Amino acid sequence: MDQSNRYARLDLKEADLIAGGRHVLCAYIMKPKAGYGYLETAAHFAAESSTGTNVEVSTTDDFTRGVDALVYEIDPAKEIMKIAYPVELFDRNIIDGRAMLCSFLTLTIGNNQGMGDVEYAKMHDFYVPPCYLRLFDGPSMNIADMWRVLGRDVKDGGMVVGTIIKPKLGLRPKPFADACYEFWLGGDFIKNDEPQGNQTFAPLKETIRLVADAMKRAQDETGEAKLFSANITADDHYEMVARGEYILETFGENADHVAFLVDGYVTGPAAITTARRSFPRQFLHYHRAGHGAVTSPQSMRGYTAFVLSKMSRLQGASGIHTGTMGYGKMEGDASDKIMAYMLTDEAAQGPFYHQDWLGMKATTPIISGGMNALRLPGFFDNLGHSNVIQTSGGGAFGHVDGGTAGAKSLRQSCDAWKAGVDLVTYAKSHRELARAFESFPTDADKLYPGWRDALGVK
Ligand code: RUB
Ligand code: MG
Repeated sequence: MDQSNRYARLDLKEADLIAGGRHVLCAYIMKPKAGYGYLETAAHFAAESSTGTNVEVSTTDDFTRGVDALVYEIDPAKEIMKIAYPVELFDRNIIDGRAMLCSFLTLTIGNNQGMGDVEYAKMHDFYVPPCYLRLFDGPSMNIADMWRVLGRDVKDGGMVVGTIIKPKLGLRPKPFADACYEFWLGGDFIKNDEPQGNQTFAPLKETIRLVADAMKRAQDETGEAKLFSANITADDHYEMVARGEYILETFGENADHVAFLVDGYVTGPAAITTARRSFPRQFLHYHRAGHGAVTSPQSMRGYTAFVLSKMSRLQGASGIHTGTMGYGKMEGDASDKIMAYMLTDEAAQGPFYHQDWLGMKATTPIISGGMNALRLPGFFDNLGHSNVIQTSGGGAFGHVDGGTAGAKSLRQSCDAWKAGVDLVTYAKSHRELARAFESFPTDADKLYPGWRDALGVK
């Protein structure tokens, strides 16, 4: 059934829809299955994503038609389809009238992902009008709060030097805490790797007690504040809260040095909101393991990493991984920097829409995945600043002189970049950085040809 007379209004102008302020706009790359017309499929997609189904139903009334999602733009050659969703369509909490991200997903990227007439459809951008934006929690904490704990400038405090405790799994509590202590002697921030939790060989309660003690000792030794991001991810809301409460109690006087890591793609928006609302005074660290299943450019369905990032700011993530934009080991490229700008800026341009955040706090980009001291300068050149949390797992514990030297090499690399000094030149007077060249020779050869002669290494 062709529903385009009801669910498509190609006369509507995007600027008018934005000025009207009553619609969430979504841009998709959509291709119909062979034999289906573009507009007809787009209209069916809008119907399924709002008030309709594949047939007319007798229960529809005039009010219903007033909240139809409408296809307002198509470009079949470029496979672009844009849909306007009336704000009224989205579910609201009974407890406080606020918005919920799961409803945004259920409508805009829900049943429409499995339709028989759609070859594929992937969301590339969305726009949120002010009346809906203000109903989201947004972040309560971000990097500025970490800078405050670290005693740095709260506007331009610079890179938070971080790591992920490696190996990913398989450390008992004591070696785990020892690795934390070692890194903290040179760095600022440690996160649990995302699978680390309460394995039988490393019970959470015992591990956290030892990590809290390691933090105290590292702080005493260095005279600097240290930060830890503890994984509280779980299927069960009560389990997440139990972990969070235990961790805060155990860190005691250092509880404000603790972030909570939640693997938000595998657990979904409910887990992020559990952490955001249960622990509004903690930095909420959104890890996104698994997101590549839908966000990868290889995947023609789902949504992009840009969309995932933008949703995380609405939900209230304090920080989210944004990949390494082609400078690390994960998929990504230089143009991914728009993801970071959409997270941090007061207003930013996405691939299709300009979003004003109306004063909603920024979400901090977390740069991670195959990074090391040698790769940082190129990354910062591309991004244009270094006000990010950077975690290098292999890049710290893979340093030939160990985790403390690894941490120092990362800080030195960032300092060199900030000072505008070439990394090889800086390494001549900074031993840990020089030894990073020897630690990661493949990167060194590729990025800094001639480094061996300059640093006197055979
Ligand atoms: C990185 C790591 C993170 C990835 C996830 O370890 O464990 O889980 O960064 O990727 P290492 P992303 O530094 O040893 O590579 O940040 O792209 O979501
Ligand atoms: Mg990891």
